[in-house]
Amino acid sequence: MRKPVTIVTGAGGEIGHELIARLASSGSVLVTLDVMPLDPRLARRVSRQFVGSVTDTSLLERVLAEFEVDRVFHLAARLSTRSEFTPATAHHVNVEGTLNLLEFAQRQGESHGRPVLFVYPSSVAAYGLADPATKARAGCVREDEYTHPVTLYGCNKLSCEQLGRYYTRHYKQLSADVTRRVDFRAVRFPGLVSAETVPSGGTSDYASEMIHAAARGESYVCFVRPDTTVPFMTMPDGVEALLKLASVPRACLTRTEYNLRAFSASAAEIRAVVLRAFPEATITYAVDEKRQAIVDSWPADVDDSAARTDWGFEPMYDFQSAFRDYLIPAVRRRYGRD
Ligand code: AKB
Repeated sequence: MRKPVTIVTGAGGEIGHELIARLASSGSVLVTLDVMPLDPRLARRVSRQFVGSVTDTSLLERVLAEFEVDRVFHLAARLSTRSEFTPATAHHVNVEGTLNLLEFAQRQGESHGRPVLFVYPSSVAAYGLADPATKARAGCVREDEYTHPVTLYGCNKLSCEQLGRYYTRHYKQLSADVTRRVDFRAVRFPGLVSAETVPSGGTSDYASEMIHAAARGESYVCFVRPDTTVPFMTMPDGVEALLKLASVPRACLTRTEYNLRAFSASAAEIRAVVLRAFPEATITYAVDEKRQAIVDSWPADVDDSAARTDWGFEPMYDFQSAFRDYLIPAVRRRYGRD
């Protein structure tokens, strides 16, 4: 019998780096798919890496033929800023790629007769608040409110959430002999901040860029206003949440997509905490109005009570401890500043 494996798409990206380390150390057999070859340190931890795109259905056929996949962590995506430059390509990767993976999961499940767990990182970008007054009034938003994204990436995330729910609950509803084999679960991530990797192509990137630049001794020009406020969480908390959501019985879940957050902070608050740790750093502002408008359309905070109640989501780090206990010491080590 073939050994059940977990496939991770977009494995070389920010979330992939930490997720693979966690999955490998818990003994999971891993197969990865990424458009770029994996960093050798990451490659050592996986059984097999496929280099290619989630849009390549013949590559997915090869994986299907060779492996018995039990779990899919579908991380591959183009982020919000990058997607605005090439919307049609972004849609192709973000939505058609996800549809390919859902179909792949259904066919895997049909072939081995068990549901395939499909874990999907959606985003705070799924929200769209019309203007600053609406953002101020909205406060902490729940999953079903204000879902009118202003970015292509946000539209893509929302449609993939719906596709996942369709495959889980209604796939081929008019066919008599179809067993649904996809168990789709999504989190809406806030801005994620990692001490190990620097994001690229996102709009919440300023938080990570600020701290990494300061630790490298480089000056940084922040592209949003000081008062810009959105929710964030650390990468270790984000990865822990994915693993926790993947591990709970389906019966515990009352929905297919869950808000997550650990703290809500303004760019000025983040700048202040970074400057306390690296007093010689220079962090200035030059607002990019277009990117600013994107972050302004995201809520200042989200209501994560469904995740807390249904599957015990509980981030380890709040704003103070995220910087004091994780980000500052880890970036110091990373850039030899300790
Ligand atoms: C982005 O900025 O595009 C991402 C996200 C919030 O999903 N970090």
